[in-house]
Amino acid sequence: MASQNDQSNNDLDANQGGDATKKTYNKQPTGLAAKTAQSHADEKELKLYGSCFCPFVHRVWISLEHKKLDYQYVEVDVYRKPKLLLDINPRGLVPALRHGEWGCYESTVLMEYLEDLQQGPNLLPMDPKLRAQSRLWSDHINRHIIPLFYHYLQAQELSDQKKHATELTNQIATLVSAADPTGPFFMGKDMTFVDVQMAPWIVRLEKVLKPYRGWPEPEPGSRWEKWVRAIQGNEAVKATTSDDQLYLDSYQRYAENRPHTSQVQAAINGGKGLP
Ligand SMILES: N[C@@H](CCC(=O)N[C@@H](CS)C(=O)NCC(=O)O)C(=O)O
Repeated sequence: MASQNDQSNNDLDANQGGDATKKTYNKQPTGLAAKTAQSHADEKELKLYGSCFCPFVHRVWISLEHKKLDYQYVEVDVYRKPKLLLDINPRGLVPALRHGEWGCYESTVLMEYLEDLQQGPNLLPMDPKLRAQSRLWSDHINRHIIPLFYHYLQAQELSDQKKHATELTNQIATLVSAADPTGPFFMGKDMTFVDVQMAPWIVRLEKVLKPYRGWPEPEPGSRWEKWVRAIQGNEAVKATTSDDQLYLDSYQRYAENRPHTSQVQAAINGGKGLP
């Protein structure tokens, strides 16, 4: 007879492949992110539908906190795709945003939308040339850095891991070489758009790639170190980051490249662009 502690196969996530000992993604934030979610649980016109482990959600959440907007955070199980998510995004991806009757998705688009509301501190600079530069380096992050993060994490062969580690290091170096020389943030003393685009991956280099792949600490005294510490110390970043264990557990499926992990994982394995 099954004991009360037995987990039925129906309760398991697809990525666990019927094995309850496999770690899976968390379904609620922990630590400071849990506190922030609690204090934004009340019904509001502006709602962020997110999943606590997701770096794309993290971008939008940091933006909302930075701007101190009046918003509601709604945690969704993105792999079980509730109707309220599909109603906004038929592709079933988080983040999704609802503002009154209107809804939209795609993390970069949502960050631009929050800018256009013109409430709270701006993330995009005023100067058109600096705005273009912000978009240019955001594109670099989306096109070059993020896919390599997943290639590196999902690679099972040591030779592939080494190759992707070098590629990722080089693409980050290209980004850092475009940063304001003094910093500490990408464009100078304040956090701006490019910082928020990159922040969730800076957090996950430390909390995911370091334990699973030995990603190194930034070189002491380097411009990269200065940037990493500024991001890690930012209040909006800290308020939306969960405890370390959440990232360890939620990303084990990527580090083992387990089947049925996510659309991101499938795109990387299939040599396609990210969703
Ligand atoms: N390009 C999208 C990517 C969003 C994305 O991939 N989100 C993941 C979670 S981190 C997701 O919703 N996955 C659902 C699935 O794989 O079915 C964005 O920038 O918002």
